[in-house]
Amino acid sequence: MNKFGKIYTKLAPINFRLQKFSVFKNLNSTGPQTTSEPTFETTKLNKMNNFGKIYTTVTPTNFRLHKFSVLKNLTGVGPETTPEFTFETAKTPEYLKKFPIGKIPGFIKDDFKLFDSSAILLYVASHIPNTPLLGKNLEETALINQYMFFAEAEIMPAAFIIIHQGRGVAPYNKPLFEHYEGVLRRFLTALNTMLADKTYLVGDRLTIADINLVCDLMWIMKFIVNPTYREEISNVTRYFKNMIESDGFKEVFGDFEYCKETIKPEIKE
Ligand SMILES: N[C@@H](CCC(=O)N[C@@H](CS)C(=O)NCC(=O)O)C(=O)O
Repeated sequence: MNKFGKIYTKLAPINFRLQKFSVFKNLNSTGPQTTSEPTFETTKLNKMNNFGKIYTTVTPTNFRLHKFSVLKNLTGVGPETTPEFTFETAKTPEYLKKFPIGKIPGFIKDDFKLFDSSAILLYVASHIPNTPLLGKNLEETALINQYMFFAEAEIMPAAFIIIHQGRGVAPYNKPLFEHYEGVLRRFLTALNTMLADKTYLVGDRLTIADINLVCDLMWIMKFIVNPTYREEISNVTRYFKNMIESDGFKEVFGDFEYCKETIKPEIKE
């Protein structure tokens, strides 16, 4: 079904009628075959539609994979996925040989291997010609990195100590749990201040810092940030809501279920 019929028109980036079919194909993986000599940019982009391959589970809750689904929805460019991949696959000698850390996602393009979803996102986005997603000057790029590191090095570790203990994936330790609830609150409150008068993290348009952060916030908004907490960090709540309801994100986040009650570990006496 990948190619459905043939469409006769000029392959040009400004051919908005053809773009209807490109968008349709990006969303549904099916569309008509195109004709005539493509322009340079079009050839480059078409070739890049599948840029490398990302190894991870393909599930509606895999927020790290969502970073790439959003990127693909917005730009048409993204890695091929691995629907057959399971958590067990990540423990196989074949996977560990490629990625000794054994974490997912892993990414391969030709002989080049890369792990960590934010590093992969940066790398894939860097291959999109003239993309505004990487910022318009060195300062914007530096700010994008700042927000990506803030999310990965500060917010996510604190959030996942809470989520893992709350879901019974890690042993419950009350003082540690409460300590990291406080740490996360401090970071989300800071983020709330940073977002006070902003629609986007950097500049006046969407960048990969937003794609990265919004996807990272998914489990936090699902498991930790209850209705009162959402009011306390109302700028973060507004930002997250705006984003997940916008084009490119809404196809991935769907009808998002916000946290009703903060996750609590089941304590067995
Ligand atoms: N910072 C990494 C974190 C990756 C990560 O922790 N992935 C989880 C997926 S839920 C994993 O591999 N867990 C299995 C493990 O820790 O062994 C990224 O963004 O890619």
